Amino acid sequence: MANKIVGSLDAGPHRFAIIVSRFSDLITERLAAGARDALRRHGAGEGNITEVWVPGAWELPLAVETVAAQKSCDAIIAIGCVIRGSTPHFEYVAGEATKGVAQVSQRHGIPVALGILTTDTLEQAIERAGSKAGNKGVDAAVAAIEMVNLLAQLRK
Ligand code: INI
Repeated sequence: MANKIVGSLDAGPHRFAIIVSRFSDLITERLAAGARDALRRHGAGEGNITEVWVPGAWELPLAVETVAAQKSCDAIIAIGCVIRGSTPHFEYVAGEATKGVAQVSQRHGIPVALGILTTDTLEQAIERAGSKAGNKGVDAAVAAIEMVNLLAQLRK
């Protein structure tokens, strides 16, 4: 039978950084709260969760890069909200933010979970920040936990 390798959802002793964009903090506060709550529920110690705030999604890649380079955490959760309807330069902000954090993940070999909402409307963002479409901050935190455990196994 095939050898199946899957990361567990035990946050254990791992260290996490939640890096949050303040722009649209009506939404990002909820996403960050969801991420914090998910980490705690999966067993992360309070002292192993660091939260860093940046002005907007554009600034996320640099902060994620700086935290990753310090090697002071095992996984990062990037949180932001870019809404097309009110952002003429939506494509640039959303594109650079998402591409930038993905590049950091690959460059440093550290999981960077994508909790950046890119939506057409504020209503769609609200739906994904703790209402009818769940909370994408929770989903990102759970993905970070799974990936950190998966990588630990793959690197054994
Ligand atoms: N930043 C966001 O995170 N979301 C947005 O929707 C947004 N809009 O609408 O412009 C936004 N802009 C700010 C940007 O991220 C930078 O903080 C700013 O340009 C300063 O560098």
